[in-house]
Amino acid sequence: MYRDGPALPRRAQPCPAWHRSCQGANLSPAGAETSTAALGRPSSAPNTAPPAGNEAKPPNAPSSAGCRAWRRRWAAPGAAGAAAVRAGNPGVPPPPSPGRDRPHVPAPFSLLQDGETFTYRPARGLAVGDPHTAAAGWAFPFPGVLLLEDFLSRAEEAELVRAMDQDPWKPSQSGRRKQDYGPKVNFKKQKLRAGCFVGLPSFSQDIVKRMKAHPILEGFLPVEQCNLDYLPERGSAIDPHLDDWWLWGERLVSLNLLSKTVLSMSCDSENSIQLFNCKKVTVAVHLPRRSLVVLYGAARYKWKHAIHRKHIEHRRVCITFRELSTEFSLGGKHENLGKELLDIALSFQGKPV
Ligand SMILES: O=C(O)CCC(=O)C(=O)O
Repeated sequence: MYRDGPALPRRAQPCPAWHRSCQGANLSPAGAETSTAALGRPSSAPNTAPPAGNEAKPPNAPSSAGCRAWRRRWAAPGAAGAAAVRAGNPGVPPPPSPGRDRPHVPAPFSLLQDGETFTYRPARGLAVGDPHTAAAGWAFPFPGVLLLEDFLSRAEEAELVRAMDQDPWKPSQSGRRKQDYGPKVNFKKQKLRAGCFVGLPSFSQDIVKRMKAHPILEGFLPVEQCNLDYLPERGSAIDPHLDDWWLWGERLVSLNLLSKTVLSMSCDSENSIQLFNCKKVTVAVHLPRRSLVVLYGAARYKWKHAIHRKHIEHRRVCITFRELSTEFSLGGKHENLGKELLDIALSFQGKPV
């Protein structure tokens, strides 16, 4: 199970310069890197398989799956397991094997239940098993999340929400309300046109400028902004999903306003995560109020994200910015349309469509 994984999909293109996770380290906001030393040595097991069905990774997507850091599946044993590492265990305990005598290796695999929760620790770029669960003491690298706390001041947050509330909010699914600034898209038919899109709102101009100062967001050109409004009284939530990858590019950037929440990441493909003997693993990414989170790489393409109803305690407003996929970027099949949409978006003259 650990060493005989399926073959890797070929990498379609080189990773962009900002793609730090490809360079064998997980970037954390503090700049700390997850080293192999922190975890014990990495397994030499091959990478995870591409997810099945409509979760298949797009051939044109920047491929984290092809990157070295993601190729390796690591597990960090806790106190009990540390002894195994010191004793020369390669870091990932082997799968239980009835025919072999492994008295010193703890047997956590059968203990982990589907959906067992891990929590993302931004300072180390790890998903760490929650205490008092079967996952306690376990951890694995969780690349593709950048969390910037206090991205806005309280005054800026208040001003931003005030500006948003000047425009009408439209009822949306699952108790949410929304304001959309972007082109008219039919994802099913893969049809796209500017429609009545006249740009991102003027109040986003400074936010975009500020976010682009971060290396992970180098060259980020948002072509769409979607504001979502969550309220506990409406039972607001968003189901686990992967964002489209035909039109939208790798980096999804969200600002979390008015109250804290939890972004619940889940991976339910048997092939996508084989650290544990369970079909579904969830990782809670805690989003403080006024933080900015970027999902990219594996966290964008392999892990679904959701906001559960129980994690909306007060009104919450989220602003998500999306960039164009390679197909709509320079040198892509629809470069001209992409350029036209970007010119509109970045005029910052927008009203919700
Ligand atoms: O509210 C959030 O943080 C997530 C929003 C989201 O997943 C989406 O707009 O697709």
